Amino acid sequence: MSLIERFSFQHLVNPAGSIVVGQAGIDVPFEIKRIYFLHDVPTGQSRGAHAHKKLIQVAVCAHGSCRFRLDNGVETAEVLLSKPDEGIVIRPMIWRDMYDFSSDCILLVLASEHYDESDYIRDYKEFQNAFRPR
Ligand code: T46
Repeated sequence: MSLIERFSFQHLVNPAGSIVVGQAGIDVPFEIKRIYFLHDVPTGQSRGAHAHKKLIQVAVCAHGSCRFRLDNGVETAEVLLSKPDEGIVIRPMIWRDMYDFSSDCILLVLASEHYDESDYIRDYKEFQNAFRPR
């Protein structure tokens, strides 16, 4: 599976205004237990710098743009999110950094689990060690 797994939301474009739709279990590949969004990220600010042990997420810039760098322990890849119907799926054990947030960026995230700090790996060495044979 490609490191950058793209996710297309259904986009209903209408002269009266557009609607972007994702449905859990139909196109979103998990039951959604949590949604959150990032906004008002200061210029030059990076976020992320962690992986998740079990969490699966879909991320999309509902407004504005930002970049993700994903790392699966073997390779890294970068993706620009800049369209409200073009997101990415982030599977477990993928290190992510987010940066280059536009000042109007609203980064919407659909998550498969409730918030759980014990699911985070925030130490890069610990992340790398998880792929080493014991
Ligand atoms: C991810 C990327 C894309 C909560 O209390 N509840 C929540 O649901 C979330 C998402 C965060 N928090 C707290 C935990 C930290 O004290 O908010 C603070 C900032 O969280 P964090 O540093 O993890 O934020 P980001 O922007 O680096 O990462 C977030 C998500 O946490 C993460 O799962 O994949 O967005």
